[in-house]
Amino acid sequence: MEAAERPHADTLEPGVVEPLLEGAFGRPYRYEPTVASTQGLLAPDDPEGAVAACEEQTAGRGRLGRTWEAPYGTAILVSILLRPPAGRRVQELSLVAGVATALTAERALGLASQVKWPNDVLVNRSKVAGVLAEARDDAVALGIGLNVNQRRDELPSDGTPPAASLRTIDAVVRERAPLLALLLAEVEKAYERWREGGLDELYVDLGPRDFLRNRRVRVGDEAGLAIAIDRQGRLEIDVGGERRLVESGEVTYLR
Ligand code: BT5
Repeated sequence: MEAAERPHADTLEPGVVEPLLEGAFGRPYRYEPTVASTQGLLAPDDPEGAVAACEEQTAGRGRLGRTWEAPYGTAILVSILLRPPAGRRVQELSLVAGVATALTAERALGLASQVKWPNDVLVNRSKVAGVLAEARDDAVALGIGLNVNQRRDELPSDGTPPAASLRTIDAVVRERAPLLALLLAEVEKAYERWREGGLDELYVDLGPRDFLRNRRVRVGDEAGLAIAIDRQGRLEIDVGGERRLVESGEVTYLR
């Protein structure tokens, strides 16, 4: 992207982001313009709500060894340290972040968005964000990549679902700092609800945004009809009349 095309002072520097923070998340706020992965900027003894952000990752991570790509200064690339209560299912946190990111995208765009189990956020069937929840002893590093100002030719072309940015959806170039502050506030609210009452508390927001519901899906060697994400964060599938609950893994949808 040419510098002239970027909004004025579009940066995620602490001096710009910190005054916009509404809640407890983002304290401390760690920032490096260029970093291998924001997941590595969080220290093991950081408090809950510590946040790491950057303009560019040189080794951005997806799940299962995949990579996450975004040109300098175009996206929100953020990690949040959480210390969930013992005994809770960490996989659920991907959905907690997914709901929060979907709500953020909706506030920005004024368009509906969906959560594709287990960790994608979609608008118009295209992936605008991905979530990576990594357990670290008693903590979880929750990484979120939200595509904001990439042009179509700056997005990966090989993804399934196909990649999109907020900009490719509505042609608006946005300042990322207010959007990051909004995202952190939404993640904090969704996390507090989850702490109180699990995914049940969030289901009013998650259920209607469940992208795979009623779609033909393939998980491993099996094909079936996705029923819904259940209240423990598993994907419920009907395979030839038999109900299966998938804990984690890869799902492709046939249509
Ligand atoms: C994810 O993985 O969707 C999780 C992505 C998490 C990224 C954040 S950025 C901040 C934090 N620090 C990190 O290092 N990671 C987190 P997965 O479901 O495995 O999707 C990865 C696949 O999505 C890739 O194989 C590509 O096909 C595609 N992809 C890569 N970059 C993309 C992008 N910017 N937008 C959409 N799709 C992308």
